[in-house]
Parts: sequence; structure tokens; C-alpha cells
Amino acid sequence: MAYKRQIDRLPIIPADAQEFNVTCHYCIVGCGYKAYTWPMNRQGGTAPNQNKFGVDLSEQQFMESEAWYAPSMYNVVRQNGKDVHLVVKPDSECVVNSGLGSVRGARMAENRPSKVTGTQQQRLSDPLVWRNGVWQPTSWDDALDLVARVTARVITEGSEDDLVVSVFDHGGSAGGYENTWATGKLYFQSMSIRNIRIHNRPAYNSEVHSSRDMGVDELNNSYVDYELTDTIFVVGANPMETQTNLYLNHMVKGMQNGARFIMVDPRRTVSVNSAELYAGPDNVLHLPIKEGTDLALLNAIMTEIVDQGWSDSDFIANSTFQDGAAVAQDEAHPASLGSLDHAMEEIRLSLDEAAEICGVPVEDIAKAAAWIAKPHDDGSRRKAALAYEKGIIWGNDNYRVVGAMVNIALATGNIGREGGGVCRLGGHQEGYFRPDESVVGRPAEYVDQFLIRGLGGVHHVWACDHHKTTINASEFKRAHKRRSDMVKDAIDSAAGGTREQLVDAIVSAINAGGLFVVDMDIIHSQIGQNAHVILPACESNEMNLTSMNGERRLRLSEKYMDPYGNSRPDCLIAAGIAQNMERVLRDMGQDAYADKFKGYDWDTEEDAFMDGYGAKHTDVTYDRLRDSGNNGVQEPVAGYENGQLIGTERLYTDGVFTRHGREDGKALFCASGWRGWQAAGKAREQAAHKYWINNVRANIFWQNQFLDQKNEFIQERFPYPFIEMNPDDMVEEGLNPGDLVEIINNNGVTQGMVYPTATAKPRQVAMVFGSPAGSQGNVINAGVNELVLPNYKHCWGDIRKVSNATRETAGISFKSKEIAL
Ligand SMILES: Nc1nc2c(c(=O)[nH]1)N[C@H]1C(S)=C(S)[C@@H](COP(=O)(O)OP(=O)(O)OC[C@H]3O[C@@H](n4cnc5c(=O)[nH]c(N)nc54)[C@H](O)[C@@H]3O)O[C@H]1N2
Ligand SMILES: Nc1nc2c(c(=O)[nH]1)N[C@H]1C(S)=C(S)[C@@H](COP(=O)(O)OP(=O)(O)OC[C@H]3O[C@@H](n4cnc5c(=O)[nH]c(N)nc54)[C@H](O)[C@@H]3O)O[C@H]1N2
Ligand code: SF4
Ligand SMILES: [Mo]
Repeated sequence: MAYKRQIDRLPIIPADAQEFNVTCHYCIVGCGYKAYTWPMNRQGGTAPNQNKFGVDLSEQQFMESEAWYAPSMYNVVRQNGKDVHLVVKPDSECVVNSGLGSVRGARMAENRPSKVTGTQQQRLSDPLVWRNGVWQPTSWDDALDLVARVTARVITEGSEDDLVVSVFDHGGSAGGYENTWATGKLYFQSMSIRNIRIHNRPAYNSEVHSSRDMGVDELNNSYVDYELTDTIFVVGANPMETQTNLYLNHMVKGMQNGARFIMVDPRRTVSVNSAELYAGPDNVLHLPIKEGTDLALLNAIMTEIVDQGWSDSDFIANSTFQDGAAVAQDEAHPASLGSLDHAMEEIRLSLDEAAEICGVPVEDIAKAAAWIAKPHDDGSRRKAALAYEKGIIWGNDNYRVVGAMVNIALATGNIGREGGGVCRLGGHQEGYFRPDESVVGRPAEYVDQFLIRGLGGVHHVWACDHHKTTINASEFKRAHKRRSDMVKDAIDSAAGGTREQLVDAIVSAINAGGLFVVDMDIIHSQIGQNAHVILPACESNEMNLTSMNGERRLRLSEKYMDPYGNSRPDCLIAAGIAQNMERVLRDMGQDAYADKFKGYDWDTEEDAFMDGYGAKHTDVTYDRLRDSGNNGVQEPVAGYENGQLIGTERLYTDGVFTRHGREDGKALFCASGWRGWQAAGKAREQAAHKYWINNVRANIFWQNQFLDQKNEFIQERFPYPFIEMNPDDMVEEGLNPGDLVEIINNNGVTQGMVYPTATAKPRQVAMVFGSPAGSQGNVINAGVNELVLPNYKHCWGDIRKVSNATRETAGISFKSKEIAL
């Protein structure tokens, strides 16, 4: 009997089951899956002609057989109004994952809403409106009318600056080309919204401004490059847990082909543990630097490479700018950009100086430089693939440290070549296609502070939950609740009145400092508690969705089931808002403004796709993407020939760099001098508190646990956010495994469960971010790097015991997350 499943067997997929292409809608890697559906009253048999695999299932299968699936890959869902069996299993033909799943993706089926098996009954089914003191279900027309009337009143009586927007910019679920286009068209074409922020940061900006300013797009290689390289250099990422099948299916193959592995992370992660097992400890170098000192390390590595003569002089001469400074440092550019010599004047740092700043031995820094750039004995150049993610993107001095990574790749000619690349490892998949957003400006508005200061009157929130995931979250939540409660009170007092009276009451409350909140989500989230209107969205595969992965691989993930209840694709919700805005503005006599909301007559997500991405990339259609299956096509798409979309395996193979828009096609180096903590208040906080509160992701959870919070397998493993802690520190604080603690500093307080971790450095704890049971963001200060890039990773606090292990935590395993062979 499968644990907690009330089943002792799963149905066999019949030979004639319907088959759909699915791209996992969670992380950047975008693994290929196949979905199979068939009617409830049937199942396949063991004979080869009776099952989808075409094999004799009455015989013992071989170990690597794909002719099986797990209980987590099965469910019963609605399709065209009928219940059907559903299996979603990894696709062994997909080059991204070659049949591998992950603890997240391989649970896609069990995390589908089902009235039959009872899964995910938390999903929103109907629009909800705050009415008579509770959220009442209502029709789309009623809900959208209220949204449009309040929004139109506020932006016509004030200005478009009074509409504040929080919105995804990614691919995968809650994103994709369909939905980013629709929301972008609404806020940047029909309106010109400046007070807009992205789901994961408090402004509308790039996570990697410097890479782009230097001419280098941040996703420039192919996953196969990790298999072809000599050295994998990862800074501030934990790919085994966060880009799992990029690691397992490509980096591991690279190591098995002889590549060395360097990891820069203050914490010893399971990625380091795993790399040691695959490559052998002698071929793995972990640099456990002091938090926030990456820039010093990277600059010393760069200095060593240049001084040893290991740089690629041909590449530098042909592909990089030669004449001193090209772009001066100013408010929009936190470092000057130009030639290698120009940049080296700022970068130069000795191994000794860096060892002192970073707290790692000189020899190890020299070794890293040699592993990256020292030519082979036969004089041939060493290939290195450079990768980074949130340890530096959400770290200290974002602009310069990302620039320092790109500097090393440029100096060693490792861009546009086999086995090279300098790339973000990524978060979600990508799926950005929007009209010109330059109205936002650079630096962009710090939107959270704008709201905290009492500005703005209407807040549209699309697929994000700042209560769990923003910085300075304690203060944000207090301000957001206070302001939205004012509007709730006004709605309650207008009970029984006409629609006009209701809108008047809401607008008066807004004018008195209140905030009207509209939340587009699939569940009733924590920020949704402040909402006045909640609009239910559907997920990927309840609609068709296109996205690209971390090697720019574009796929269509097909719809195989009905949206839950009355929920809709985000793109059609945006269209509904636009259509209602047009109607309401016309009623108000604002015809010219109303005309700007024309052009949303879409019936399906495909219409939204063709209006945006498809209109610009005329070779790409749903049919052609469907034909190109789970291997899709790598962007940019170069044409359509012989019935196939033609893709681009690597960027910049011609050595011409264009991302900065410069006509000379030359890449720029970044004068990324080291200058200590960049964001306000960090140095002071570090001095004032005992523990560094590192914050991290974990293999088992997807993001803020929106689906995991109702998945008992996950919640039984970690009912509270784990806080990895050194056993000696636990003794000092009088703590046992599973005890509940608070983390306290001047920004706020959060709480979690102690997880003893022998490899954790003393005075450094690592808390899982985004948990519904304890928001790590509560204790992060408001300080951001230049260009309003949040420094989530660096925060310090003190730790206080709250209680002994509870009944729930006492039963869980606290064994080491590492494995030994
Ligand atoms: N399992 C799982 N996978 C995911 C996600 C998920 O929620 N769960 N989320 C996806 C998303 S949206 C994102 S953005 C990515 C993030 O992917 P990653 O960036 O790989 O994930 P994190 O765990 O946030 O941070 C990586 C590491 O940064 C380290 N770090 C902290 N401070 C510093 C520092 O000063 N210097 C350096 N060098 N390292 C530091 C931490 O110890 C941590 O191990 O993951 C994606 N993949
Ligand atoms: N302390 C700390 N904080 C961090 C980070 C960190 O490393 N440390 N990392 C940051 C990063 S990189 C990220 S990406 C953010 C994540 O921050 P958020 O974007 O706030 O977190 P998610 O869990 O991705 O939230 C997704 C929300 O969208 C809803 N949703 C899911 N699918 C759909 C859909 O199809 N349509 C709609 N409308 N809604 C949907 C979910 O129910 C959920 O409420 O957190 C950031 N915050
Ligand atoms: S590695 Fe990422 S894309 Fe692949 S199955 Fe896991 S969560 Fe999905
Ligand atoms: Mo992210």
C-alpha cells in the first residue's frame, strides 16, 4: 500500500492514452515530461500491445527502464468536463533531463487539483470580493467591474503613478510569453506605469545590469557546454538543489568526462558533497569565503590570470573594447566600463589582500585561477564554464560582482565557445516579451518603500506573495495591512449601498491613505489576506504556455486539463481588466483614454501569444512548437526550414557582442573595484549581532511552498522552516534538534526549527526562505544595492529559544543532508 495513498497499485497507461508535451513549470531547467490521460473506466494491460510503453510488463523490467511511474506522478483530473486518469512522467527523449525528474517536478501530477483524490482543494475557483466582512465568491463580471471602476477613478482623479503593480516577469507557471505580454501590454502600452515591481525584487530592473551593459546576455551557452568543459566554476549557487537536472544531467557528465569543479559559497552545500563523490575530492575546490566578499575573490583571480599571462589575447584584441573608458560611472552605472587595461586599474588586488578579506588561503585562490585559466601542458587553452546565481545576485555590490564574473570570462575568451559561457544558472524559466518599459527609468522606483511611505492608491498583485518573499517584510506587512484595512472598513460601512456608493467609499478611504488591493493568484495567499478583490488564475497545463529554459530552449507546454473551477489564464484576466477599463472609462466620458484599452479581443492564450511574441517572431507558432516537441528550439529562432524551426545553440560564436546596443560590437570590461559592503546598514548590522542569517533554498520545496503547504509528504518532512546550525552553537544556546527558535534584530523577528548541521560554520545559520510558517524576509533590512537590487542574503541577528521540539518536529529525521559512499 503506497504511504498515505489508500492505494496498493496504479493503473497501467493504456496504449491509446492521449499524450501531451509538458515542460516542467517550476525551475529554469525546464525538464521535459509527458502527460498521459485516459478515461476513468479503463486501464491498460501487461501485454505489449495493451500499454503505452509497448513492453511486456508481466516480466521484470531492467533497472533503467522508463516503463514505470511513481504514485506522485498520478492523479485524476478534469478534462473537457470529465474525470480522467492522469500520469505526468519525465521524458527520456528530452535532451534537457534525459528522463530524470526531481523531487519537485515529479510531483506535478499529485499537485494538480482533484475533486476525486482530494488534492489541492485550496485552489481558488471563483473570483472573490470583500463583502460584508468576508470574501464572497462572485462572477467575473462583478469582480472585474469593481477593479476597473476603482482603478479608473484613482488614475483619472490622480495619475497613473497612483496605480502600483507587482508582477512576474518569468516563464513557467505564473508567467510565460502569453502572460508577460498581456500584463506588459496592459501596464506599459495601455498605461505607462512607473511604480511597478517584479515578483522577486522591490523594483522593475535587471538582476544582471552589468552583464548586459558589458554586451553579454546572461544566458549565453548550452547545457551541453558543462559536459564539454575542463572546469565548472560556480559562484553563489547550489545547483544540485536548485537547478537539479542541469546539475545531474550535464554538470555531473562534465565531471565524469574529467572536468574540475570549483564552488564559491560560504556554506558547504550538498552540491559540494555531490561533486566530491562524482569528480573525486582532488578535483573539487570549495572556497568557503566570508559572506559578501565574492568581489575581492573574483578580482584577485582576475589579477592572477592577467599577471600570469593566461588571458586570451586574440579574443581580447578582436572582441573587446580597446580605448580606455567607454562608459563613465554615474547614477545609472555603478562602475565605469571599458578596455581591459582601464578596468584593471580598479580591479587589481593581490592574492594576499584577497585572502585576508575573504578568509580563504592564498594557495586556494591561486589554485582556482589556475584551474580556470592555466593552459594545458600542450599549450592549448583551458575551457571554463562560469555560472552564478542568487548568492551573488542577491549579494553584496550586485553590479560590480556580476561584472567581475563576466570580466573573467572575457579575459579568458570563454564566451561563444564550446565548453564556455558565463551564465546565470537561473530561477524560474524565462518568458519575457513586453512593450518598451523605459518609462520605469533607471534607477527604478523602490516600490516597497513607495507603498510604505503611504503613496499609491491601488495595488495590483500578480502571482507573488511579498509577505513571504520581500525584504524588510515586517515593515512592509504592517504598512500594507494598515492601509488595506482602511479600505476594508470603508467597504464594510458601505454595505447595502449602490455600486456608485461603494466606489465612492473606497476612493475616499484611498484618499485618506488607504490602499485598494487586487490579487491574481491560484490560492488564497498571505498578501491575499489584504486583498479586496481576488481573481483566480489557472496554472500551466490548465492552459497552453510557452517559455524558454536556461539554455534559451523554447517549448510549448500543452494544456491537458481544465482550469480549476472558474479560474482563467492570467493573460485572459489581464484582457478582462483592459476590456472593463475601456468600458468604464467610456462611461466616464474619457473616450481617448478608453481607446488605449482596445486590442484585447483574445479568446484563448494562443491569441495572446500571437498578439505579442508571435507578432514579432513570425516563424514561431503554436503548431510549429508542438511539432518540435519537448526538445523545442533554442532562441533566438533563426528561421523555419524543411518543416523545422532553426535555433541558436550558443550566443556570440562570431565574437560580436551586442547586448549593450553598441554598434562596434565590442564587449566592455567592468572596472569592478572592491569597496566593502555596498547596501546601507549592512556593516552596522553585521557588527551588532551574533549570527549571520544566511537564507537558502532546498531541493524539496518549490518557492514559497504555495502548493507544498497543502502537501503532507512535504510538510511532514519540514513542518517549520529549517534553520541549519552548528552543533556547538546549539549547545551554547541550549538547543536540541527540532527546537523552535526566534531570530531577532532591529528589522523584525522570524521563527523556525533548528536543524543540526555539522558542516555549518560557527555563528552562521542557514534558514530556508519563503516559508509560510516563518518569513525570513522579516529580519532583512531595507538596504539595497545601487539600482535598487535587494541584498537578501546578508542579514544578521540573534537567536532565542521559543520551545522544545513539538510533537510534529520531534518525529522528523535530523540526519545529515550529505551522503558518503
Ligand atoms: N529546489 C528549488 N529550486 C529552485 C527554487 C526553489 O524554490 N526550490 N527556486 C528557483 C529560483 S526562483 C531561484 S532564483 C533559484 C536560486 O538558486 P540558487 O541561487 O542556487 O539558490 P539559493 O539557495 O537562494 O542561493 C545559493 C547559495 O548562495 C549562498 N550564499 C549566500 N551568501 C553568499 C555570498 O555572500 N557569496 C556566495 N558566493 N554565496 C552566498 C547560499 O549559501 C546558497 O547556498 O533557484 C531556483 N530553483
Ligand atoms: N530572503 C529571501 N527572499 C527572497 C529570495 C531569497 O533568496 N531570500 N529570493 C527571491 C527570489 S529569487 C524569488 S523568485 C522570490 C519569489 O517570491 P514570490 O514570487 O513572491 O514567490 P513564489 O512562491 O514564486 O510566489 C508565487 C505566487 O504565485 C502564485 N501562482 C502560482 N502559479 C500561478 C499562476 O499561474 N498564476 C497566478 N496568477 N498565480 C500563480 C502562487 O500561489 C504564489 O502565491 O523570492 C525572493 N525573496
Ligand atoms: S529540475 Fe527544475 S525543471 Fe527539472 S523537474 Fe526539477 S523543478 Fe522541474
Ligand atoms: Mo528567483
